[in-house]
Amino acid sequence: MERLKIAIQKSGRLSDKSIELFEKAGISASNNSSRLLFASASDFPIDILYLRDDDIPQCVADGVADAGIVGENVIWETGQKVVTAEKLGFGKCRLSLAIPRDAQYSGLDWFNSKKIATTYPNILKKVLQDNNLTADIHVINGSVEICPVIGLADAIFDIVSTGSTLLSNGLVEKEKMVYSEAVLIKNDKLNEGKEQILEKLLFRIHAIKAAKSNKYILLNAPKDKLEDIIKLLPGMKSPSVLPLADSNWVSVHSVVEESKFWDIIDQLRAAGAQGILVVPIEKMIL
Ligand code: PRT
Ligand code: ZN
Repeated sequence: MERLKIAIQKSGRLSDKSIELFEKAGISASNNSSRLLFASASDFPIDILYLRDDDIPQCVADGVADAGIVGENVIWETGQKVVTAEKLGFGKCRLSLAIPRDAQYSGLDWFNSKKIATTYPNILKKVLQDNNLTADIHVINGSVEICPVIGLADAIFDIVSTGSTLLSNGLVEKEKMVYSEAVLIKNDKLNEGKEQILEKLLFRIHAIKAAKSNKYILLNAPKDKLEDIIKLLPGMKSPSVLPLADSNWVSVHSVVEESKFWDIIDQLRAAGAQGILVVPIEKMIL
């Protein structure tokens, strides 16, 4: 029986979220022993390889692993040829140009002829090219943010999420250049059997993502307002309407998108809905 080998980060920012994703998909992926580099899921034809994130794109490109979960920034930096099967919505960050707080900033041109420290020289090279800039790239592995203070560089190009690392090192984020998130990648020549396993996994991931961005909503509606209230609820097909003990009222159940949620709630209340309950959805099959 064919099995799909998926590489995930062994320990780091993407590890817990990757394992959590598999677990929500009904696949036990947790690595009980921290020394273990390989685990087999008993409930799904998947084997998991735990690697440093930097090694994942190459492993997938070479076919050592069939698929992997890694930040887009790592794929871009390594330049490996892999196929992105799905954006996963976690590990979100941006790669930005930052400069010392007291520097006089004049716009992107400021970076011309400057020395920029980074762990991502290939992405930076492309960013500079795309913006017709010439700067001196100084490659450093780790603690890029201290370079300007110690005189190693004029500026940095690094990953930012909350911005607190920059702040505590006296730096200001001036230009947000690239946005990245964790993605599921695959080898571009998977055989039929492996593609089918991946399809099954993707089906489950889609159900998890849909559930996350939607809420289940239950409310009581006076019968004479039912039509107006139903118009506000898109639902998957059409909302369920159930009778209540009081024959002037009905209970309405539906699904609303998280992003439209507060708007809809206000409109529902204005339309006469009462006793509105909103509950998370565990999985959603469209
Ligand atoms: O050991 P291994 O090589 O596997 O891990 P790693 O240390 O190279 O990577 P890791 O675990 O730090 O990050 C894995 C991936 O998470 C990255 O490749 C990004 O895709 C993503 N990610 C999301 C981040 C961040 N957010 C992030 N904030 N990666 C790093 N950071 C660092 C950043 O380098 C900077 O030092 O956090 C600091 C900035 O954070 P803020 O919140 O202070 O702005
Ligand atoms: Zn790494």
